[in-house]
Amino acid sequence: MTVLDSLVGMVVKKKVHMTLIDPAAQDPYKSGQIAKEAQRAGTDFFMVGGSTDIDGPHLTKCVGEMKKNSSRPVIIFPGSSSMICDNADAIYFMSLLNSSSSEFVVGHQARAAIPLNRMKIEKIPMGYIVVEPGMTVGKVGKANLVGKDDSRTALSYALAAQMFGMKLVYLEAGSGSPLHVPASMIRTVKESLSVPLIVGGGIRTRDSAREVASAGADIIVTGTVAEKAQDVFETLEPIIGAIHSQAD
Ligand code: 1GP
Repeated sequence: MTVLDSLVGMVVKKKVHMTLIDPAAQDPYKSGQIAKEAQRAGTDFFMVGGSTDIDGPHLTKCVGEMKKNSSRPVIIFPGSSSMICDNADAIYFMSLLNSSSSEFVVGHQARAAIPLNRMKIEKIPMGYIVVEPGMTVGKVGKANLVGKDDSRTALSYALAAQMFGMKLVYLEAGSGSPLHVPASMIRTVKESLSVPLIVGGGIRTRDSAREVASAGADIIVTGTVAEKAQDVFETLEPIIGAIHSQAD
């Protein structure tokens, strides 16, 4: 079964939690330890990546440690064409749809296409939409940020992604954002979208995770909260519990 099939199958049954690990934020050993504790806390999938450029060998080591310490699928969340490796289970073949630079819409993707085509790793086409405040990814990715009250523009990009044939849509407020994507925007997008909706950025508490999940996010991503935690298990367990207890 492909990673996408297992993800879509899971989304039909329950809300899904993904733990994002940024390989630039700590050494590979620590990434592995975070993965181990996040799995113990109930996370369903891992994403690995971020906006800070790292090279393939570093990414390979980080994924290796994550896989050594956990059994959940690892999906690369690349910030550039150099963030590819073949020991992860899948990679988002993603486009930052509201970037003002063609580099982030299709440039990095074209540069990565030939090496990726040689790799067996599963490619999952994903439309990535950055919402205010956007944080580092908004700046690095030269995003024309979707206003936090502009649900219609968010929906326009999400439907465009779906019509392009992308299998997932990701609404991103930016890693470390003080605010998560507003519930009203999530609701508007979810109402008209058929593919699974990922929401991430600024989700740090049980209550915010519950709000995002109940507004309609199928997949909820948290990153910073685990990387900053004294105790990853104690920090993630209530957040993941709140997500898993939400009915569709
Ligand atoms: C960033 O959406 C993810 O791409 C996670 O954000 O680090 O704020 O949890 P946080």
